[in-house]
Amino acid sequence: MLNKKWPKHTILAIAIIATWFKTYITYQTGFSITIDNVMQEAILFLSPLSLLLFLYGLSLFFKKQKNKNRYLLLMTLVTSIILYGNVAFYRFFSDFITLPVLFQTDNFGDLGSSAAATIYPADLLYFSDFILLLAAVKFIKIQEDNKESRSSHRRAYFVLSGAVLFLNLGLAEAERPQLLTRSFDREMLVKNLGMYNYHLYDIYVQSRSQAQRAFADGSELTDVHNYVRANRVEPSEEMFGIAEGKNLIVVTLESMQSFTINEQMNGQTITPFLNELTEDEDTVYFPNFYHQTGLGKTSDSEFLLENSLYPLSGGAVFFTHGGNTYNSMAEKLGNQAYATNVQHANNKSFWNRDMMYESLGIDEFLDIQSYSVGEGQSVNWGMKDIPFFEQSVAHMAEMPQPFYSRLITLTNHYPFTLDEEDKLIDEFDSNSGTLNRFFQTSRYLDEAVKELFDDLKEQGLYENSIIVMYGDHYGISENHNEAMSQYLGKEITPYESAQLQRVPFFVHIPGSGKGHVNEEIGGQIDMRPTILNLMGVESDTDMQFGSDLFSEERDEFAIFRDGRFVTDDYVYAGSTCYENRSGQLVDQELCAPFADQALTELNYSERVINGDLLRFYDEETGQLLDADQ
Ligand code: GP9
Ligand code: MN
Repeated sequence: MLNKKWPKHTILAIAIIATWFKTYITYQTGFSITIDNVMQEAILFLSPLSLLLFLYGLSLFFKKQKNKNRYLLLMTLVTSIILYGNVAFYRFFSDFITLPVLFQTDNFGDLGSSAAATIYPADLLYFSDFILLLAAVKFIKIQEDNKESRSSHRRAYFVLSGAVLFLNLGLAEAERPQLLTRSFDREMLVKNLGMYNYHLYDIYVQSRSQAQRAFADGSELTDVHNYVRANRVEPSEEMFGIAEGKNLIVVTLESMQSFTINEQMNGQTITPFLNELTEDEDTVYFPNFYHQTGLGKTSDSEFLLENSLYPLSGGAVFFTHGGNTYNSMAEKLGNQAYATNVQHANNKSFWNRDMMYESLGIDEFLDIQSYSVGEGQSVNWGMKDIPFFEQSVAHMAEMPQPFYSRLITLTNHYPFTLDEEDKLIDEFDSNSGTLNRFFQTSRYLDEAVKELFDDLKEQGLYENSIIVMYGDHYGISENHNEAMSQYLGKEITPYESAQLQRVPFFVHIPGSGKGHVNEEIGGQIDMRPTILNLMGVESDTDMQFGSDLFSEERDEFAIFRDGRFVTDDYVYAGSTCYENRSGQLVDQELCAPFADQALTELNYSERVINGDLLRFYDEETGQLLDADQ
C-alpha cells in the first residue's frame, strides 16, 4: 500500500483532518467547556476548521512537495504548541491564555514553574498530529509534480475556507448574539470561534488598544483635567463620613429596573421588600437614577462604580482595557486598610473579571470556585441568589474588618427562568414571555435581598455595615415595547424609553435615621463619589466624572452611554427633546447645549481610557505628571 502513489494533496488533507480532530478532542479533554445543546456542540466541532483550512492551505503556494511538507510540519507544530500551551495554562488557571498574561512579567515566573510541574508523558498526545504528519511525510508516496497549484483551484479552495469561516461566525452569532462586539467571556469566544481564531481576535483587540496607548502622552489629559476640575462640587456636609469605618457592602441587582419598585403587576406586589426600604428610616432611595452602561452590561456598571468613568461606546472596557492604570474605589478603600473583594458565583474569566480586578486593585475575587452549589441551587445562568447570598455572608464572617465586599447577583438575568418553587408571583400576560417572566425573577431577587439582610443580622455583620444596592442595566430591551406598553398602560415613546433606563439605587445605613426618598437625577457615574463621601474618604482631587448625589451644589444631569441624557428640565431621547416633567416634545434647541456637554464628557472619558491616561495623573496631589517622569 505504501508503494501506491497518493493524490498530491494527501499530506495537506491529513494535516487538516489530524489537527482538526485533535483540537476537537482536546476541547473535550483538556478544558472544561460547558456545552448546553447540540448546536453548541456542532459549533465547537466546526470551530477549528476555518483557520486550519486557511493556514495549512497556504502550502498550496509552494512549488516543491518538500517545501509544502516542511511548511505543514511547521504549522502543525505551531498550532500544537498553541493548543498545548493553553492546556497547560488551563490546568493552573482554569482560563485561556490572553496576550496581556504573556506580557506581564510577574505572571511569567508563575507560568514557567507551573507549566514545568504539570508536564506528563501523555501530553505527547497533544502533538499527535505533528507526529502523524512526520510519519506520513516519510512513508506516503505522493504523485509529485513539483508545481504550484493552479490559481483557479487555489481560489476555489480559499473561497471554501472563507465560506466555512462565515458559516462558523453565522452559527456563533445565532447562538451568542453580539459575540464579537461584546466579547464577554474567553470561554465563549473559544467555544464559538475556536482556539486559533480566538487568539487572532485577542491579538487584534489587544494590539489595537496597545497602539492607542503607545501614542498617548500626558498632554492629552490637560483639557480633561480642566473639565473635571471645573465641574467638581463640594460634598454634602451632613452626609460626609457618616459611614466612616463601617464595612461597605455593594450589591449589584442584576437587571433590576425602577419600574418594578412600588408598583404592582395584575394586583401582585413585585418587590415588597425593596418597597419597604423606600420608606425605611435608614434608607435613602433614588428613584431618578439611570444606568449608563453600554455593551459591557454588568461589567460596565462595575466600571462606573469603581472608577466614575464612562464605559466605552464600543466593546466592553473590561476586555479591551483590562490592563490600564486605574484609581478605583477598591484601591482607595484598600489604602484605608479595608479588605476588598468581589463575590460572584460565575466563571472568573467572564467579562475578563479575573484580570480587570487585578488592575482595579481588588484584593480577592471569590468566584464560582468559592461556592458549593447544592442540588436544586442552580437555575438559568447558575447559582440562585438566595444560596449565593447565604454563602457570601458566611464568607464575610471570615473576613478581616472593615471590608469592602461587592456581591453580584445572577438569577434575574435574561431569559428570566426560575424553578417552580421559586415563583412567588404569577407571570404577566403579555405576548412577551421575557417580560412575563421578568416580574417573577424580579420578585425572586427582592426575596433574596430580604434574606441577605436577615443573613447579615444573623452573622452580626448588619449593624456595622452600610449596604448599597444598584440595578446594573435594563432587563427588558426595546424589543419588548409592545408588551411593556400593555403593562404600563401607555405608549412607549422615545421619552418613555429614556425613562425606562432608570434603575434603583439604595443607600442603607443602619441606625443613621437618614432615610428618605431622594429625587435627585443622577446615574451610576455618581456612585463612587457619593459612596466615598459617605465613607469619609476624600476624592476631590480624583479624575472622576460623577459627583456626590447628596451635594447641594450639583447639577441634575444623567448622561447615557449612547448620548441621550436627562436633566431636571429636559429629556434628550437621541434626536428629540422633551420637557422632563410633562413628557411634551419641545424645540430641539433647548437640549442642544446639554447634548454638547454630554458628548464632550463622554469623549473625555473615552480619551482617558484609550490613552491609559491615569498613568500620567497623581490623584493624591491632583497634579499631571510628565510623560517622561
Ligand atoms: C455574568 C453576569 C451577567 O457574570 O454578571 O452579565 P451581563 O450579561 O448581565 O452583563
Ligand atoms: Mn447584568
